[in-house]
Amino acid sequence: MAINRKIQTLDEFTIQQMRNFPKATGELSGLLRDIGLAAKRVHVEVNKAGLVDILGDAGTMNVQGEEVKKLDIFANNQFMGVLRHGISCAGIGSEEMDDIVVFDDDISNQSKYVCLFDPLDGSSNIDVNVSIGTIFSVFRRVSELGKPAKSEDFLQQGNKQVAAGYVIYGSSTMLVYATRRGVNGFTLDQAIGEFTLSHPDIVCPDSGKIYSVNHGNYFQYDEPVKKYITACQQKTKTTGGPYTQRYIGSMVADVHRNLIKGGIFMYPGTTDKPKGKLRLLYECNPFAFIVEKAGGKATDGNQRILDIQPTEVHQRTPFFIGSRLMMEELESMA
Ligand code: P6P
Repeated sequence: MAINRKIQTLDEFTIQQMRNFPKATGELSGLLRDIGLAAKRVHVEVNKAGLVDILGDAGTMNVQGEEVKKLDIFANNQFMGVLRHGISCAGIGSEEMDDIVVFDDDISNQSKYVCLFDPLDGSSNIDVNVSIGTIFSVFRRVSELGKPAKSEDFLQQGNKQVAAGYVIYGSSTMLVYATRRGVNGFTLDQAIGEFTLSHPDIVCPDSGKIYSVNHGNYFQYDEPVKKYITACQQKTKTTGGPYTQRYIGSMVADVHRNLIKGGIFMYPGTTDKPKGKLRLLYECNPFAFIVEKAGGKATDGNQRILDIQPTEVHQRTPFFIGSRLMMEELESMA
């Protein structure tokens, strides 16, 4: 009997990917399915945040010194829970946790992978109903299997990622992930409670007409960035424009839009914060991996994001990401 491939679920897709590579152990497929399960649980809570007393601050501060919203904690616990009790992950790092958490049990110590998460990025937008997201990064361990994972498993260059993805909790809930074989998007079909393949083989348009940056920091940016912003504002029909400025202050939503439509997203360093605001390991690396696999580019203003050698889990980096030709025009301003 022919299998209905018209609404291929995330589970069916990951299993099909595994069948295409007979040597695959299925661990990565299992890991992605675990992440999909946790994402569905977070989706339910995010979509009723306005209805139950899950809004507001949890009364605690995270390592960033930011007020932690209750949904942040819930999301972190969901991803931690499915991975700790799965068979595919030896430990995780998270924006919501000071240090990495090594699961250190016999099964987890045999797992080939570690993960890094921003469990709920843009959480300051929760209370005003703006789209928010989860971001994740997957590395193959470099430490000895059978023993607990170590910090060096997490502090690898982004070009060593085996998978990366995000979930966007917006008008619909989508899970997008990339492996070396490409980028695919899955939309949650609530009728069956499954992520279903809706955006196969995502490609980032070589150019676009959207630029995304916080203009409130304009006078703190360095000259090449200001020069590029001015160039964006001066585009006309004859020079590839006019451009439009779109910035909703939720990275997952801003970068997802620009990935699909074409565009550039910038979170530059400023005089107050030379390293910018965004975190390398669980915000910039995963998106850089995804957008490069889709044909775009991602830098810190000087080098590929994916070539940066991390030194600590929560380090920040200036971040520029998007359509190849727009990134190259930005680079030409240096
Ligand atoms: P700003 C959300 O808090 C976040 O981490 C990203 O999702 C978003 O792109 C950025 O901060 C917005 O920062 O300083 O422009 O408000």
